Amino acid sequence: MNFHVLTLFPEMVENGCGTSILGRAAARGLLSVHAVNIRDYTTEKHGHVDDAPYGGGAGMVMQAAPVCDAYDALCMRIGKRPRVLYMTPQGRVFNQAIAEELSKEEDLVFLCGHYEGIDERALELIVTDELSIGDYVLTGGELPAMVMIDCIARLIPGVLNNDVSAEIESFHDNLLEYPQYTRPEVYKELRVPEVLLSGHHANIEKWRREQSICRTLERRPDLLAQANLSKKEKQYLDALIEAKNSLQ
Ligand code: 9D3
Repeated sequence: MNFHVLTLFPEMVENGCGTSILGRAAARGLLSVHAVNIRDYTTEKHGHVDDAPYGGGAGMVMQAAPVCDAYDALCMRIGKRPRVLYMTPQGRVFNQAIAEELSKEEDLVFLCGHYEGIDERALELIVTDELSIGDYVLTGGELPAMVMIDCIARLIPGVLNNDVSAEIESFHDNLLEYPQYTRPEVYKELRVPEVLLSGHHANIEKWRREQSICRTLERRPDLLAQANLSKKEKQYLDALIEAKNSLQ
């Protein structure tokens, strides 16, 4: 899979995506990350890619031509016109389901804005999807692009070296993960839960599922609506809710 990032800060993307698991996956030919410097496509003698907004107002707006020309050159190079994901606080909030859908594409283009945004005509001409990573304010779209690339990349077969599928391992049945322990058995007087030392695999499995359900109820009750619970587990959840209510 090939990730293309249109940005004014290509070194940020190259450094961020060039290390660790992404870097190794690229070295193994499982994916590539190409940062395209939008500034390389300016026709202006001073190399400007932005200008004051028509109608007035604060800040600068990225001009349409360098953005569209960067995309067109990319399309010429690869011989197709892939989806363009515009990184914007106004977009749909990225999640695991969107990552799974995007991981089916062979090429993806991430368009990163800076300043006060990009001329609307460039967006009209090339953008297919508008995506945000959540309700907080960043300085540009590069980190959101890297977050999405990281999330999509680990869904590509072979990127994670463990044999467990990334899909199955993450967001398991829409529940949060159970707590993990390793040696020693006692640390600062805190013991590892007894069941984990018992060697009784059915009991361990049951305990872990219950911990997951309990944690999800405490921390992310919104996830429980789509959780995949057995009849017994539903009863356990109902008992937890009952116990919680009786405390109020
Ligand atoms: C005109 C400037 N701001 C008005 C309040 C809006 C604004 C636009 C762009 C503020 C920050 C940014 C930079 N952020 C992104 O480009 C961005 C982003 C984010 O800030 N939060 C979550 N997801 C994303 S995706 C791209």
